[in-house]
Amino acid sequence: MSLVKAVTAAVAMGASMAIATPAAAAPPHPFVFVHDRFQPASEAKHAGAVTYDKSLVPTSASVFIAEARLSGKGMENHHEGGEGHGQYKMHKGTFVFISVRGLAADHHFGIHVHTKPCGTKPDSSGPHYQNKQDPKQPSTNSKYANPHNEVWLDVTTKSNGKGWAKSWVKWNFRPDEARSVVIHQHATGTTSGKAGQAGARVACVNVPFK
Ligand SMILES: [Cu+2]
Repeated sequence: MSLVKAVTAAVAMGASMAIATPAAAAPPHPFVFVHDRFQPASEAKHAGAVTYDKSLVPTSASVFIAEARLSGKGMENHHEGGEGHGQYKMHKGTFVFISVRGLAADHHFGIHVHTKPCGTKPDSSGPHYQNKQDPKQPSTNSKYANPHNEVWLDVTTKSNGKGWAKSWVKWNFRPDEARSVVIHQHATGTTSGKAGQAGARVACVNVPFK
């Protein structure tokens, strides 16, 4: 799928959702968009996005992230006189899209949603957001650290430094517990003991996920 098609699909998804979901039943602000340029980590207090490794993520690079949240609710009690109201099964889930430009070329970056905001230190962003939380942290058990229980957005950049990825999971974030997207040094591991691991944190983007 091309980038244009992915964005078109995301926008169409939003448009159809706006039509199909009565305003009264819609969750507040089901969409989140973030568009930022990476700033030095020392600027973390005021920056939307920061870099910890300028060779992989230069300050000339930029990032776009979009979230669409489908709550699974929407139609019940809105069909006056209709039979079987409340019987509609709406989609429930969360769609996250990332697009980057100006990153190191031909490089595979591991990218995930993390629990805390970006800070001056790479570790400020906390662990990965997990739908079912692994009692053992840091979580490297593939039963928990996998792209269905976490949001993974690994990107392999083209020779021009551009890339994009998307993720669809069947759950919604708990309020205020998903706060950033972290870009790591290498591809995300999938084998137990290394699951979810992707090396050093090279950049971070603040995203107020819903
Ligand atoms: Cu991560």
